[in-house]
Amino acid sequence: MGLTKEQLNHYKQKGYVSPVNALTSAEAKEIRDEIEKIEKDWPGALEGINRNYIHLISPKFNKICLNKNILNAVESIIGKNILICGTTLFIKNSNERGFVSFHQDAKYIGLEPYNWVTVWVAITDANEKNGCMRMLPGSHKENLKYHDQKFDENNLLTRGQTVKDVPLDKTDPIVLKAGQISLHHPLIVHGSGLNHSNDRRIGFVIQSYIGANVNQVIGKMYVQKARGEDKYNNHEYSKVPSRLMGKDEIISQNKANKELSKIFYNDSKKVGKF
Ligand SMILES: O=C(O)CCC(=O)C(=O)O
Repeated sequence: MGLTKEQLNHYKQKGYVSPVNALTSAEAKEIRDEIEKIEKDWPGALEGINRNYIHLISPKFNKICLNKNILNAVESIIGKNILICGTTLFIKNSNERGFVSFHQDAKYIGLEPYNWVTVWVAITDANEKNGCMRMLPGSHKENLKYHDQKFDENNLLTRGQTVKDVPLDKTDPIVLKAGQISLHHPLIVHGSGLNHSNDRRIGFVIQSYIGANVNQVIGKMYVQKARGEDKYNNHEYSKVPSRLMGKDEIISQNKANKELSKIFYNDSKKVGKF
């Protein structure tokens, strides 16, 4: 089953839908364990640009991208021909000052038309205390906005891209239990604050699921088929990982991230740490 009529209506009116049940808490814990194993056995392997395309280095992450509850919800929004074109880990440790400035995903990513949706999978609970995302409802009905490039070192976005003067009291907190997801529109203004809790806040973000008709107008992206058909062949396909951090898996992640970096920093004078 996909989104209910009410959920779909909420997405259309507000630009996001949340919470949607997807993984069990045990599955979310398994992913947290996978993250913490990589951090321990391969220090630095999930940092900087390497926080991206992590579904290419781990069969477990790859499996999450194909989860049928997630794909059913995605299909309700973008139709049945679905490609995975990227993943990112957004981790906020309790002893750090990480935040995400208010921004629109469509600003620098080059995916057009906007037949795509971002899925944020809660690997830990996400709430107001630990810095869950906040959405400015209805902002997806507006155009792309001007973004300041702040390159703040605690900002978890590539360029510290910031939409100014977003009224915090008009934003909706996206509170999720581990295993639940939210889905948001390419144009919605969203961001997140500091983690004031004693535990990490971890989001595994599929950025994004795209309809097979979507083009990459800035550079090149590596995709995988999630569901349906790809009659367009707009993108090159990446290898599905068969083992955690294997040699071929790392090569394929590096290749994809090199191209992604060109997209993120296209026309930018400065390059950030992600
Ligand atoms: O994890 C966060 O706090 C923000 C993530 C985000 O901006 C996104 O998924 O588009």
